[in-house]
Amino acid sequence: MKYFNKYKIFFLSLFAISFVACEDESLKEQVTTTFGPEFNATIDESVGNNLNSKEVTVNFSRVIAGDAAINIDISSESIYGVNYITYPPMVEDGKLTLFAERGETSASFTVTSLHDEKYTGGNNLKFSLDQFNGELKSQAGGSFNLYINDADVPELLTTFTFNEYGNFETPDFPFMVKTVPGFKTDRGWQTRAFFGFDETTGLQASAYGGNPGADNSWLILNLNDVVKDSNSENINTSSLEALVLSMMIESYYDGSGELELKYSTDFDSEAENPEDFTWTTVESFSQNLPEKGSGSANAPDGYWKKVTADLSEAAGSETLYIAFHFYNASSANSVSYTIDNLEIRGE
Ligand SMILES: [Ca+2]
Repeated sequence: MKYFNKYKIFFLSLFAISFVACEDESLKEQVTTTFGPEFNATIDESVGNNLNSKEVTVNFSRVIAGDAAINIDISSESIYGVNYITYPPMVEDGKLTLFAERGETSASFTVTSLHDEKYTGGNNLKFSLDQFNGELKSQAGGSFNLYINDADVPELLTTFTFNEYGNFETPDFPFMVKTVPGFKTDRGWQTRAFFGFDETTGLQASAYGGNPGADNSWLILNLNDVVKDSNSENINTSSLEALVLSMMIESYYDGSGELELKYSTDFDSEAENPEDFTWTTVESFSQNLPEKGSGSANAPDGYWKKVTADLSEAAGSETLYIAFHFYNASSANSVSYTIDNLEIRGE
């Protein structure tokens, strides 16, 4: 609220100054239209009577002299009326029209999440300023992203905390670590005492130091080797309809190197080189990683980001391996990524 008031005062005074200086001519100049002060937000999916909404504001660079309409494009795979609704309501598919009255400095609309009663990995909605009438002719900061958290997260099957390990150990069964032949073998994926979440042991990827060379290191998990907490039986990936991985990730050091989450249905755990098999990259995982080096901001325990990846498209396969692939980092220049509290969720 404080922000808007300041804005209002600022723009009102700007308006007053330009009015005095140029009289009516200034009103014909373009009005810059932007989202803000926020450009990204997350809300939970509404469940029962608990409705979750977000008000999104569009700001004008000065008071508008006449009534205006603003068209906003909504780009999403989500379905209006199933995943969300808006106020004012959408009248044309993928388009929202806001009306602003003369004398206003902003307009807003509300997005309300709906409960679709299934796990879809959440909904991303992107709102873009499209076209205007009246004096609103230009734009900047043209989009607003809203993420709707899914309420129907699959059941927790097990959690890997890595707390049974000490410093510089290679995690063993059901994990395996494979180095692509020709790359350095003394770094890659190793457990690190106190570097994990809440100063416990975590699992870190880094190529830094040791023998000269580059990392191409694969941390691989056979999901059918994972035992469920509920009944001590192995996961049967062929009977799964939904599969979600959720984990805490910290990047303490900035540097070169990429971390990707991949899955394979044809990998052979006896093979030396995982690159001889077919792997599908889970793009949403890479997009949600914490910024490189962001972990040092809140030392000693750092900034930990919860990262969730939906692998439901791979559920139902008889054989299913997942891999955290770390590459393009060297002994001289390496990012670090630490993973902890890895949750396997499915049903
Ligand atoms: Ca831990």
